[in-house]
Amino acid sequence: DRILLRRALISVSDKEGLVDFARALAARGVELLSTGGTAKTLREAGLEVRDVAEVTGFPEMMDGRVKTLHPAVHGGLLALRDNPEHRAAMETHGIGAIDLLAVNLYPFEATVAKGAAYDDCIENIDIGGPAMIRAAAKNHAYVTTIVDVQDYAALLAELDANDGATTLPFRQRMAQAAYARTAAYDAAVSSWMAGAIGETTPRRRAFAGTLAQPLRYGENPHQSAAFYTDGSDRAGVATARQWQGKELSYNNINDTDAAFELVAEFDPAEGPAVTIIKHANPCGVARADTLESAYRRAFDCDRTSAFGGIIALNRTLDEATARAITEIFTEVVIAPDADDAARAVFAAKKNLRLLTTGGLPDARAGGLTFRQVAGGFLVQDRDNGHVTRADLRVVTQRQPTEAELADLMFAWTVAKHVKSNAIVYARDLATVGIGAGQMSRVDSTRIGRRKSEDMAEALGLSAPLTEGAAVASDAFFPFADGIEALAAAGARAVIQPGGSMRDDEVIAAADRLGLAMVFTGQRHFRH
Ligand code: 93A
Repeated sequence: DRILLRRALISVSDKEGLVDFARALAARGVELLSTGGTAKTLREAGLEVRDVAEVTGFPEMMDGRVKTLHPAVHGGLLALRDNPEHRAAMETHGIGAIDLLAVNLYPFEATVAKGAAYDDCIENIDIGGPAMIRAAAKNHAYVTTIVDVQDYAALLAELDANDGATTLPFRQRMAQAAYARTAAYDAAVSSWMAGAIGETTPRRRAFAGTLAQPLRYGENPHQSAAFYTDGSDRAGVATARQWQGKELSYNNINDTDAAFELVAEFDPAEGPAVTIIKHANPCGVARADTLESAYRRAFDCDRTSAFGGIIALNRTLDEATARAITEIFTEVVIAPDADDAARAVFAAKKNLRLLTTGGLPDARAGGLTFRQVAGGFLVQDRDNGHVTRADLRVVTQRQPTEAELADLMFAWTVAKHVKSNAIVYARDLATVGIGAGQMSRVDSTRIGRRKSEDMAEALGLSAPLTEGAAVASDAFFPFADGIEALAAAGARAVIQPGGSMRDDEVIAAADRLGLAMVFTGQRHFRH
């Protein structure tokens, strides 16, 4: 299974490591073939190289769109060396075997990432490169395919260990990696186009990411993990600039994303908003006149849980807010921007990570979300559902007051970002009790209430802030017991989708207990 390496075709956009690699091959007696730019670089370094154009008998043409797409190249990559018919075809047509293909592709992903125009992105779709990679990888019985600059050294080591030959296991490993590369490349092209034309139908989408960062470990230390980007330019943890602090962990990235996606629901033009996240659930969310006050009010929802939390802001981090945040230990702060004074405050806290994104993601934007199940994965549109006051239907005798309506809308927005069953108590545009992720809705109502009671005690308040609160439920109440539990906590107004078989009983309970209740007609499960 050893194949002696005699002839190599090198065609690379990224010229990093190229000259040393080619020189090492030449030193081992390998003949070099190259495309225009690659050949030029090699000649300038004093290496002897043959142009692919000479092999094909055609000049590179059409702005380089057609360089290697020729039987003299593809025959040399695909021919089965031991097959008499293939050998005869090679002889008849003067096709020489190519034993090594080293290619890296037009930088499509980087072109998209720098925000290039449509036509520029199109021009950076490599056709000849993937065609050669796929051909060489298919014929790995004879051909070695290198698609990653990092594998140059591995190939040279392989040659040294095998008297200038490669072994089948090595060629198989490189072939497998080659198909991973072309699959990811085409997925990047397709995903970019889907964004460009607004295609969201899952069956028309391809899924692959580009490795952005290997992570030290996953959700737990015994799990390996990595962070992939999907080629979209959505502002967030994937595109953020990190100013200080150690590398983000898997859980940090997950929680930072949850924090930022929630805060992005609050239009900065309508005032500052702050979210604090623990274990992917909010433990405090508030809007206020100043960012600092929004932070303090969010913090007062659940001070215990906020310790070591992750904070997102919908506006530029200022000095006063930075000082307030540094009063306790926080893992990560993410914001559209941070001013110099705020950065100076954070600079004294070496372990606090600060991320800035340059903007907020569009909460209404489309896109897909994924969930792994045994044997497959589930794909759906991201939950960009949104209700306005005009969508609300008052179902109780009592109408909510203006202040209650504002709190109901606020609580509803937060509930969308809380794991189901989600119950969110809010007062004056701040959460005052959150019940998350329970198997029964009534348990979530009790947990939110208990959290609020604990905080009232800690803050020395005469009554928990759930007294007089507006409450959101991410899905309908199946029975009246949930409403009764909310009334017992002192809640005055409720927002929920409606649609239960027992809506009549639930509405009757609200009327009996003097609550105002509105239906949204839209559910926000988040499991
Ligand atoms: O435009 S292409 O799709 N047409 C081709 O026939 C072709 N052959 C190789 N691009 C093609 N390539 C790509 O050119 C390679 O994948 C590589 O990225 C690049 C190297 O070009 P140069 O050697 O001129 O820098």
